[in-house]
Amino acid sequence: MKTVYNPQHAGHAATHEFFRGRLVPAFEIPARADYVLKAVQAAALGEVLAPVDHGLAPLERVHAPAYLRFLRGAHAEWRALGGEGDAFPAVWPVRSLRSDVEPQSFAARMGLYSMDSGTPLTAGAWEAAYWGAQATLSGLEIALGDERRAYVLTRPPGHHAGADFFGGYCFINNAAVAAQAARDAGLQRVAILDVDYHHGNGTQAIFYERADVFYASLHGDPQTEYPFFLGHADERGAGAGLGFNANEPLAAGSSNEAWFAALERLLGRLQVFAPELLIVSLGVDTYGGDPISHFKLDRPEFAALGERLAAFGAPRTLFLQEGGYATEAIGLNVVAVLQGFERGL
Ligand code: OKP
Ligand code: ZN
Repeated sequence: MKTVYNPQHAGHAATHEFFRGRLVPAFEIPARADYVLKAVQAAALGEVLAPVDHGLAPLERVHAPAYLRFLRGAHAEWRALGGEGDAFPAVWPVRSLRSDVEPQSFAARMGLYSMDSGTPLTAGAWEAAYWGAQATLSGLEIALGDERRAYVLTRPPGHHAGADFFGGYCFINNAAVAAQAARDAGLQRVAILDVDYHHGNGTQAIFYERADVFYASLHGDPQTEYPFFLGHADERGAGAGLGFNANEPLAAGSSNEAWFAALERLLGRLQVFAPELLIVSLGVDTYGGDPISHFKLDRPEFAALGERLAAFGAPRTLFLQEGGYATEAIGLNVVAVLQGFERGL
C-alpha cells in the first residue's frame, strides 16, 4: 500500500495543552508521525509519496470560508497582539449567546471558531492542517486509481473539526474533505468508518443530513469520554440523512470482544449501504497502552481489524491517520492494521 506523508506536520509542535485547568505536556506531538513513518519504512509497506497541492477549493466544500480565513491568519493575529507561543480560546458562544455575528475581538473569534481549550493553535497549525488535507486529497487520488487503496500519514488529526470550528486537536476535517472530493469526482456512495477511540463529532455533523455519505463510529461512550456532547447511539441522521449515521458508544474499559462485536454491527450496516469508497478514520488510541483512552486493543487485534476491513471488500479504501498517543507504539499499531489489510486482500 502506498503512503502519502505530510512533512509539514512537524511545524505544528505544541509543547503544552490545557487539561483540568493546567498546562500539561502535549499529547498530539510531531514524534507521533515520525514513529509511524519509521514503522511504515521498516515494514516496507510501499512507496512513500509527498502531497500534491489541490488548493483551497476542496477544503471550502466542507469548511466555511470565513473559518478557513480565520484559521489561516489566526496565529499572526495573535502575535500582532503581543501573544507569545500558542494561542488558546477561553470564551465560547454557548446557549443564549449569539454565534451569528463575528466579533472583532481576536479572543472572541477564537471562541466562535472552536469547541475546547485543549487544542493549541500553534504557529504551524495552518500549514500542517492545510498540507494534511492536501495529503488526504493525494491519497484519495491513489485510492480512486488502479491502486484502489492508500494510507495518509498526517497530523494533526481531523475528525473533531466541524464545518466552522476546531477542537480535539483537529483543525481541518480530512475525512470529510476526502468524502466530499470523492462525491465531486462522481462517486455516489461514500462510507466513513471511524475506529478512533473518540467519536468524530465533526465528521458526523458535516454529513448528518445527507444520504450520500454514511458515517459509522465505535468509540468511548460520550457520557464519560471526549467529545462528551455527541456520539450517542440514538444519533441516526436527520432529514434526508436519517438512517445514514450509526454510533456504537462503548463504556470505557470495554473488552476487545465487545469492540469487535460493535465493529461487526457497523460493517453489517455499511454492507447494506454498499459504498464505492470506504474511508477509515484510523485512530489507534484504542490501544491498551494509550495514555488518554480506555480500550484494550493490541497488535493482534489491530491486525485482525485490517484483515476484517479487507474482507469487507469495499471497491476502494482510504486510510486516514487520526489519533493514537502511545507515541512509540503508534507506528507498529498502524502498520499492523495496514499489513493485516494487505494480507486480507
Ligand atoms: C483527538 B482524537 C487529554 C484531554 C483530551 C481531547 C482529546 C482529543 C482526541 N489531556 N482532549 O480523537 O484522537
Ligand atoms: Zn481519538
